[in-house]
Amino acid sequence: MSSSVTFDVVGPVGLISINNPPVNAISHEVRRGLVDVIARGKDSNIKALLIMSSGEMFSAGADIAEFDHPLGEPSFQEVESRIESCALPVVAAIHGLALGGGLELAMACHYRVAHTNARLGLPEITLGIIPGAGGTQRLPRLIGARAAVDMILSGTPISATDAKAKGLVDEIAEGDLRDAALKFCERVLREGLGPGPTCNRTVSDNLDESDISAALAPHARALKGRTTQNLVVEAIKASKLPFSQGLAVEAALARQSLASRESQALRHVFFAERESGKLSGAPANSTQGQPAVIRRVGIVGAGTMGSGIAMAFANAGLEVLLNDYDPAALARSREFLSSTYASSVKRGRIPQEVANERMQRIHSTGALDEVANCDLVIEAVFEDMELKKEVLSKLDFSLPPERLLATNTSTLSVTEIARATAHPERVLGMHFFVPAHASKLLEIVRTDHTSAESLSTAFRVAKLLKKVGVVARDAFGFIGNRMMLDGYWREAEQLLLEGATPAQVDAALEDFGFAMGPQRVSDLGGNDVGTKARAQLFKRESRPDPYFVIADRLTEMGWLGQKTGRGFYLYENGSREAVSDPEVISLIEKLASERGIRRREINDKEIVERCILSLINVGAMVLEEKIAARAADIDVVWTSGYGFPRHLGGPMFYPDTLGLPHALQRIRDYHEKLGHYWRPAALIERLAAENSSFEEWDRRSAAR
Ligand code: 3H9
Repeated sequence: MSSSVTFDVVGPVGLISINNPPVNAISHEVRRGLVDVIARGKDSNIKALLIMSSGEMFSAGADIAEFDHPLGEPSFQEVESRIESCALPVVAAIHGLALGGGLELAMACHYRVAHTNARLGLPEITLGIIPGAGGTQRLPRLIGARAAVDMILSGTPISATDAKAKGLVDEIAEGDLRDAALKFCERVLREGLGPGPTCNRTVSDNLDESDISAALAPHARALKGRTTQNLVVEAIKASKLPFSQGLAVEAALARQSLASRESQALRHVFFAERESGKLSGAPANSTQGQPAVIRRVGIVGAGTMGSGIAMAFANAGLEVLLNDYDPAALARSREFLSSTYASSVKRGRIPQEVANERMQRIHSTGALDEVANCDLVIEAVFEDMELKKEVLSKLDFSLPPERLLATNTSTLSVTEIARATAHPERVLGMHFFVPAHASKLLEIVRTDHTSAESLSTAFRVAKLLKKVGVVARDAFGFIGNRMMLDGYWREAEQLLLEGATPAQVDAALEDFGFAMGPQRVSDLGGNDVGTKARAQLFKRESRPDPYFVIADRLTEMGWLGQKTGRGFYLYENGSREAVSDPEVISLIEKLASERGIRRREINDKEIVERCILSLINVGAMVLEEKIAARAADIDVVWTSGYGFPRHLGGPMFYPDTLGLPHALQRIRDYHEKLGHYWRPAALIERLAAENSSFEEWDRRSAAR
């Protein structure tokens, strides 16, 4: 018998237990094990079967790692059909998460008991696939087609209470789930309820076009450029057919979704995000790297960034000590924190008590020494090298040497900052993104001296904060900003000088899939923020003109973006709506003519191609310069922090799907037309010559 599925007899109940750590994925081996043990139900002493799981959750679903090849037999459908057609009542007892194929398995059981801590969902859409193990047919039979379409399109799990109210579970259990589920089995037997196959039910409601539009509307933004939702709707419509026919429609649509590029890209990002949190980027001189335990965090500097970081930790349940030498800054910070929490309460995101608890976790102090008893200290003072060095040197003196010291710089050399300390091995950069409490990405910047222990601790911090941590080597702009400034944004500005308008560039890139085009982003964050950051970065390495000449001129003129009512666009009467500004076009024309650039009509295809290819080319340089350890890490940075469409897999996965020889040819064409800054990265030339890919390059690097 498979060790991942066990069978015990408890009185009249055959207890089937799934044990496939870490998430009880329903792998090929588990499916085989289930078929074996279900056959044991034929033993005449057994009157009911109970399916449970060990560990922290019922199941995270099918084993996604198996999706690149045809799934081995027995299939999900086979296992579920054996469960559903079993002559004995079969009960599923659910704790923690029941996701995807895990929930589909539970829906094939005759009854479901869920612990109060259970969360049930079909998140397949986030992987670009449809629930393909009967979920689109059984869920509508249990909760109705309208509720089912909502649940599958959102991909978000629901609570046990909600599931009970909808009819997805039969009973909620508190305390010991095994005891409660065994009692439930006894009741089923005592009352002679017998098996109740879900497939025998009919769908109680009709799904019309207006229901479908209403279900799609809230997800329009998340599903922009995607196709899986259409397959979901088609499959749910088929639940009106006899069960076996509906199941066949689902199977065909599931195969189609699984083979799609969208799904390959989304699955790539899923695994890339998990891989990025592992230590392949560790410096050569490092050893194992045990993370430190973090309970209390010190933050130095109570500006916007420091306050946002404080919130991120408080929201994750940690105690925070926020330090600033300036009492007025601390007072402003408290005001900012309480108004941000108040707005979260007002929008219904968190209850008042939770906001109070979070606020109470953030303590303030004017004395730098006091942060010395924290497990980790993050410096978030003004972006000034001398100031940062002074703060780090003082912290280094007072903080025990094994504790992590992080700087939140986005532009300065972490190596240089670490020189101010006697323990550079415990110094690294933690590049948070605005707003720090909500953004998903954390760039972890290592120097040549950062120890593996420090990196491990930083990864633990990312996990605690529910962020994705990616290691970048300390260099100009780290991973994300280097690619943005030298690639994507620079090209967008170049296109403006050559004849495109801000509205045209933004619309073309938004059509490609970015949530917001570069000029609108610049206006939102403030053109001055970019200008200041570039000035700092230029102290590390300069760049030849033209390099952000438009954005810098707008900053000089005080046209900083939304906050001043005009930037690349006009914003009338405090509105956020970007209106084209003829004066900006005149300014661009003037800057172009000063540089001898002749303006011309530029089409959207060229805009997208140049912005994306330049991003890819600089990404390849970032890889060859070892600023990123893996192409997949770059994909994570750009999909989680810079709005690159996740369903295209990231800027390094995307060219693999185009074919690197084609991408290289286009880069060479632009190099010829536009000059040196389009020089093809040596790595792309090498991989294209070998007809290889960035994915293959990652595989080879991992094997080395
Ligand atoms: C499905 O079910 C299709 C069916 O409808 C049809 C089939 C025909 N498979 O995220 P973590 C690994 S599609 C394989 O770091 P957390 C993960 O890679 C599936 N591996 O932990 C990692 O491995 P490693 C629908 C999986 O606590 C380790 O487990 N289900 C799977 O932060 C820990 O993961 C989903 O979409 C899997 N299904 O979060 C749920 N899940 O240690 C996907 C996880 O080697 N999973 N792993 O890096 C999740 O959302 C999160 O993992 C979960 C735990 C919330 C469960």
